[in-house]
Amino acid sequence: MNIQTISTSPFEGQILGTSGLRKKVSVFQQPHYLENFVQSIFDSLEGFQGKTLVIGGDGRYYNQIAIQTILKIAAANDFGQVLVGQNGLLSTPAASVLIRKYQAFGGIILSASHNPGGQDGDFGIKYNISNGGPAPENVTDAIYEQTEKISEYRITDTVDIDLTQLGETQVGKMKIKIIDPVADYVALMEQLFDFESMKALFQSGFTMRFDAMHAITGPYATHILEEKLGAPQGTVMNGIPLEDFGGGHPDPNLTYAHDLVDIMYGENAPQFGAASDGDGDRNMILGTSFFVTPSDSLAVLAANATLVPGYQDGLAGIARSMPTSEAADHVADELDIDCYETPTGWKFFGNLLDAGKTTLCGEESFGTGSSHVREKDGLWAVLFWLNLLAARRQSVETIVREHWAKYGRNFYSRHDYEGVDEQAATELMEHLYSTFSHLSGKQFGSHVVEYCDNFGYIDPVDHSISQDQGMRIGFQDGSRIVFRLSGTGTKGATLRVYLEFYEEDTAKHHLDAQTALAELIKVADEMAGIKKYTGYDKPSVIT
Ligand code: G16
Repeated sequence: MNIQTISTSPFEGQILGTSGLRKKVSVFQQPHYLENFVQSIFDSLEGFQGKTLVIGGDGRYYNQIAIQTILKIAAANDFGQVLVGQNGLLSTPAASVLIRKYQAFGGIILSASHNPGGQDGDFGIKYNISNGGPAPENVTDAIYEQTEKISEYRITDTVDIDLTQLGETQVGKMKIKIIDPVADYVALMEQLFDFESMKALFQSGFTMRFDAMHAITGPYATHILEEKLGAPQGTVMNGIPLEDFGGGHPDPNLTYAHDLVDIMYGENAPQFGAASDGDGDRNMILGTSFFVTPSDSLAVLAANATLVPGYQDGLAGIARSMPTSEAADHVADELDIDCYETPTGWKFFGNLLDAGKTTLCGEESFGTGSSHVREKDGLWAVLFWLNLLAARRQSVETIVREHWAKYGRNFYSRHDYEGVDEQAATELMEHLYSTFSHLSGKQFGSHVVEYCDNFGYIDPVDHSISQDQGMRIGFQDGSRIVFRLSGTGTKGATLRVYLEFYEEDTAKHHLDAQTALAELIKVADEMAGIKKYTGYDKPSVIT
């Protein structure tokens, strides 16, 4: 095996966003682009020689090609062993399981998550550290700095590795193990959940649909739901992972998971519906003609956690990202445990989980997870719900309505304005910020402003500081509007407007969220000039 040292020069903009480096496939296809980034990851790390690296991806276009390149660079950089999912596949949470279980030094996950795939779609690469979670900001900053000064990378000139066969092979001194992408993940789920009671639920005629959206969770969900739990064949739909996700947008929300939504809101709808995204870390939960917001889902799981074997001793705490609704806070109050508010990005939960301060974490962006891994975990959330349904034998809707009756309802919605001109989006945020000094105490409709700030976070464990995490406006009645620019888009800017209104009165809980939030929606536009700056007269996606 020959190791070649190739001269290169930096590419602009290899900056890691909310979750890794995401770009169009054509950007990654430029000669040296991927190589530069991977070598920059390794150059920014210390002490990995001889250690284990986990590699896998969501199966999107370019996944296999990228893995071959990464294997060759890893061998040239003296990793001792690489664990690769068969056919290059690993869901993000499964990669986290493997890193933890086999005490790997870290992992590289190839995915642009819920962004569309295919030759004209998006590709992405994330680095996870030894706790199994996304690299924190000090690591991602160091990688970015390295990309700006890289002058060479090292690569072996070996032939491509056959990723289709389980087993071991060797490149120079580095061992490559092709492993079953599903087995270790399933073993962990069996420890956490009551598979017997879920099996009995299906035996009683319970009906469910899981939409894998032609993305990575297909094999995982088919194995667990249909083979292990005995759900009828066809329970998992769109279960074969495809390089372009069948032309779809693998984002489990009411807009993009329309195949499932049509079924769940149609005639003879199943009792439970769920979907996951490109790389398997997101989840959407539906009952019969009933949508559970991710914020409510986190709150319901927290309130019912002791019904599930893996959480029967209770929760250490709950953590949610700042724009996620405060529904979980009410549960934390009741349970007398801490509720942490972090910036958007799963990486901010890692320290809290490692320090044992929180057990459950959740985000409004269809992300829910727990201390079992250091990523959000789509299928885990679905199994958690299924375990609750098996334990309570009530409908999804009844469980959620009973929850609102006890804790009050946090009406919640996110309005996205995608592909906005970047300068206009920045100007909107600057304009909003410039009004903050005279907003306090001002009345908008029936809402009086209590506070407004640009959210900053001091990590309670390592005391690192993250500034500029979104504009928050809180009202005296407990309502909130949050404005943020997404960190995961690849075209222009995406403005996210998060709206929340707290209602204690059970008689009003039946209202549709957009109706209950109508006044706040107007206030948001009045405050930020959304129409004026973006040129949009309505959001491109409402969740
Ligand atoms: C990523 C992050 C999440 C974040 C989401 C949306 O999810 O892991 O923590 O909430 O992006 O981020 P933004 O609002 O900046 O677009 P995923 O599923 O894309 O990896």
